[in-house]
Amino acid sequence: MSAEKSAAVVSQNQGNIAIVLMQNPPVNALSKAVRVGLISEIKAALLDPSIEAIVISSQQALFSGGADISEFSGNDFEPPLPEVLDLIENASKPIVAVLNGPAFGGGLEVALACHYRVTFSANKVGLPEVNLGILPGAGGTQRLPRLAGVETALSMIVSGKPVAASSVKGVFDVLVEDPQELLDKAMAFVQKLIVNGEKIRRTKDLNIDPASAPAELFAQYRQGIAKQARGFFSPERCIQAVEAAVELPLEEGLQRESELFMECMRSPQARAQQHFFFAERAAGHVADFDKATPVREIKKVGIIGAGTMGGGIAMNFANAGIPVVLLELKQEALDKGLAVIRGNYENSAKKGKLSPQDVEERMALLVGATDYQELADVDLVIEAVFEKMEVKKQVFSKLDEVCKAGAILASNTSTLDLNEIAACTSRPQDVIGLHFFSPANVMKLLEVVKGEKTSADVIKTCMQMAKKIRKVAVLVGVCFGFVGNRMIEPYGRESNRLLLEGASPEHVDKIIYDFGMPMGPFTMGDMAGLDIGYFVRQSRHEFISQDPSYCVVANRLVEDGRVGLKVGKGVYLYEPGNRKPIPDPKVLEVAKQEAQKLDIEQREHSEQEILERCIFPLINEGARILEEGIAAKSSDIDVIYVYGYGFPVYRGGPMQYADEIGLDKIYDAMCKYRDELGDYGKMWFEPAPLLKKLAEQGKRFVDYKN
Ligand code: T1G
Repeated sequence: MSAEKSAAVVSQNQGNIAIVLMQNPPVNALSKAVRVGLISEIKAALLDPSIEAIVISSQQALFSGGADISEFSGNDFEPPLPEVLDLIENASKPIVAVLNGPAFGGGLEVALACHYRVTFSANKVGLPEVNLGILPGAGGTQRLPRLAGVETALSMIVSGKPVAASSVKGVFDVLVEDPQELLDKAMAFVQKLIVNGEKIRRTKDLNIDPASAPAELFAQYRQGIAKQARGFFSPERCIQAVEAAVELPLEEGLQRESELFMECMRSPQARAQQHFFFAERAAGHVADFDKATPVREIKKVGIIGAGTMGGGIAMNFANAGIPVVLLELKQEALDKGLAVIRGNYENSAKKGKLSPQDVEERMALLVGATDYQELADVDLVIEAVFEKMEVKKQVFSKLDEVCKAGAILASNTSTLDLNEIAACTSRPQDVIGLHFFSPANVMKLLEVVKGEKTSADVIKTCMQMAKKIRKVAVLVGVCFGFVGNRMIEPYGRESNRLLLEGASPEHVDKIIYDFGMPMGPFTMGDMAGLDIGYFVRQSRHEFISQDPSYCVVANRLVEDGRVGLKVGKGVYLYEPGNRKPIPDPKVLEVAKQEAQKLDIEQREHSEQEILERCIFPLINEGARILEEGIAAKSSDIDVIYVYGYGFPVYRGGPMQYADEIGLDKIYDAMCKYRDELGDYGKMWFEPAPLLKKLAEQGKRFVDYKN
């Protein structure tokens, strides 16, 4: 369908049918111009005596990605979307939504307010508002249950997940198999409505049979989502809105929906999740390259090391259909690594996530090798060998000999100096860090570490490659621990210091769990292995030696062989085959002994002190990282923490959380602990200069551009 380029909504008549088309790239967000345009084009069609029916469709690939989220932080909501939908629903002529592409949020709500809906079976539709900390606020919670039934509506609204149009029974009047036939079949359907003089079917006139939605349905649903909805504000309100659809006529139901929508919209969680929506996308916008920067083609990848990390990394590429050469120097280690990968795929197949054929196709993409020469033609090689600089240097010297010109040489190092690694090759411009998070085939975060000499096209290639392997890439600079692990260091230090000062591991873990982290620091340490932190501390002796109390209890436990879950004892004890942490009074005894040795008086701690001492130094380190330019913007740090460490998305990430509290409060608390915790406080609680500056200026991290 052709139409002029400027307006956000255009219309063209085909005989007695007006076709109203939204054209607001890139996603047909229902911005103000679209809402105004829809009203004016629909009113014109209603007044045109030659028009007997109206079609609403799109000039974009998407039907509509929903309300314009960037407008939420503003205050001009006129005309409100519900007003547009009232015009549609109460129109005197039949209005048919023709979904030529996905319809999400308000986009689907436009369709639900129409009298009829046509699309193709495989099309995707959804109400993802819950991911933004809100709920469908333009009738979705009232109309979808009337069309699709309460259970389907509950699931779509509370999960926020897109579904195939064919799976949403009762919503679409025509589902064509071939998208190419959509328009013709839609127009034939509309003509039939006209010829048959069909009475207009308004969604609002449809009732919900209360028997289809007994009270226990909602109770069961609440119970079913309790775990994944833990701490979130809007899922419960989504359920209440659907309950209103069952209990109230449409007008009152819409009023109730509007009240619940505003309750959510005003919450810090909505601000946090909407911040995060843009933060995740902004992570891909980097100043290190532009549209003109070329990209290298990645047709074949080499992975060095078939252990947990190497195997997980290899799976990411096989999952994306990219052939992998997996190198181990010993055949036995290689066989073991490939067997673990096969086992992972077969587990997925058992859960129905993969077909047996998928398993074989992916395994066929993974070719084992024990000779570096097999890497001669790869376009990208990622080493995931032991975290020791000497070992990394040997590997990169070898890669420099073997790999073809233009191959990208990447290290999966989590802490070592990438510049030092690059310096042992003749091509530092081709060297980059690709820091995957364990388990590498599951965790979405990828820290892309740019060295001093890494070239722009290598950076751009890796940032784009990340999307292909379904990772969220964040570009970071070189320092110890880059961004994620550098910030988790003070978090771990403080939790250990609190233990020394008399707090119990389970009390600290509960406070941090209730804050929204997936688990507390001690449970996390036991799961990862206390020996990992122990070796990292050994490699940073100069940094730690100033503080004799630094993780002394954890050190004692590791030296006593208590390295965590994998041996059945760490900070906690574990029954064989059971991950449930069991407090062990002996650990408190060790803490007491070490405290006495260090002349530290043990005491009670408030929940606020425990939370602030674990989270604020992490934020303070983030401020230093921003100041040093290791992260380009605070929202990048938020993306790293939500995707890499499970920081609750309803708090938006650590830097958004700080902005929400107010940097002055963070600054004051840092000064308080600096001044109240004696020498220890002076060592570790000095506020970062940037935190001080922004706090004094009343600004936020999100305002800072270095
Ligand atoms: N509003 C504003 N900008 C949006 C947007 C939206 N709804 N959706 C996408 N963008 C921007 C995005 O920031 C990016 O910008 C560009 O478009 C491409 O996005 C009343 C109140 C639709 C599946 O939650 O899920 O309706 O980075 O990279 O991969 O009940 O965008 O290029 O500058 O994601 O092809 C409900 C959100 C809104 C859907 C397309 N709707 N969007 O994915 O492109 S609330 C949503 C998405 C609502 C009503 C309520 C995805 C997409 P930039 P992209 P994509």
